[in-house]
Amino acid sequence: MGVRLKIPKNHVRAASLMVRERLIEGEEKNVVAKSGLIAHGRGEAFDYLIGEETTPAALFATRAAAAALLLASRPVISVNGNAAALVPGEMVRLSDSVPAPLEVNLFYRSRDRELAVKEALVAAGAKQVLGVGRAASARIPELFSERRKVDPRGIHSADVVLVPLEDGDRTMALKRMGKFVIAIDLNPLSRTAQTADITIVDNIIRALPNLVSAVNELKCQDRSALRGMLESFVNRKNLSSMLIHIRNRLSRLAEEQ
Ligand code: PTJ
Repeated sequence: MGVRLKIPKNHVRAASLMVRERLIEGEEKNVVAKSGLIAHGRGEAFDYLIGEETTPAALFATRAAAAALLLASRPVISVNGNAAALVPGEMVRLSDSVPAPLEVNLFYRSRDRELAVKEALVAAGAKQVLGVGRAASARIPELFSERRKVDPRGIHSADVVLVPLEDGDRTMALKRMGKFVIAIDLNPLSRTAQTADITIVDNIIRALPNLVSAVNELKCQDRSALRGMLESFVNRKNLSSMLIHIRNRLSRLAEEQ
């Protein structure tokens, strides 16, 4: 067990430090991969550039994602270590609200980690978790990482898949299988962000509660209204808005120096 950090509440970076502590704790429990800590650092850097807040473009993508999940015939929520450590309760709430099953899908897959991620979801209230052990018996073609192992009842037969903090290869492989992919990724330039049908460029910590609220709000809309929302969303345009947001913010900050 590593040294626990006592974070003073008035520390300027208290919220960010607490998130780090959750990930470190997750790593100690085998939920988070060591690489997940590195991935978080990359995410933090982009969040810093974005301004650590949800932009209008990110909110637009979140609402389009909610519409896609509600319109889907077989939506599935893919869960990795970082997501299970940071937003387990919101993952379960989203799964209940859509409804859409939760499936464990790990880049660094081991029996211990599968069970640890499942346990984190069950502790947060999940009644069923797909993709654990022999249940991940189907394969994503042309994908050679452990992420290729999927549940035939889940990702394998899904039409819409939500993939938080994903690697580019699987996003591309899912697209080749004809799936509609929704990604959550703070890096608007990552292969995942560029390949997905909808990319929510926001911190998963803010994006997931927003997505749950959007699903609950849009649930009562008729399908044609949801389809209209989806049709008005163009991922390339939204990613471009995010890059322009970063550029403008950096220009402003540079002028203030
Ligand atoms: O739990 P596992 O075994 O499935 O492994 C998970 C990681 C994250 C280690 C694995 O998927 C991985 O290596 O991912 P990458 O290729 O490093 O990509 C992670 C992406 O997520 C990067 O583009 C980061 O900017 C982004 N990211 C990191 N933290 C957050 C984030 N996006 C949204 N919210 C975050 N908190």
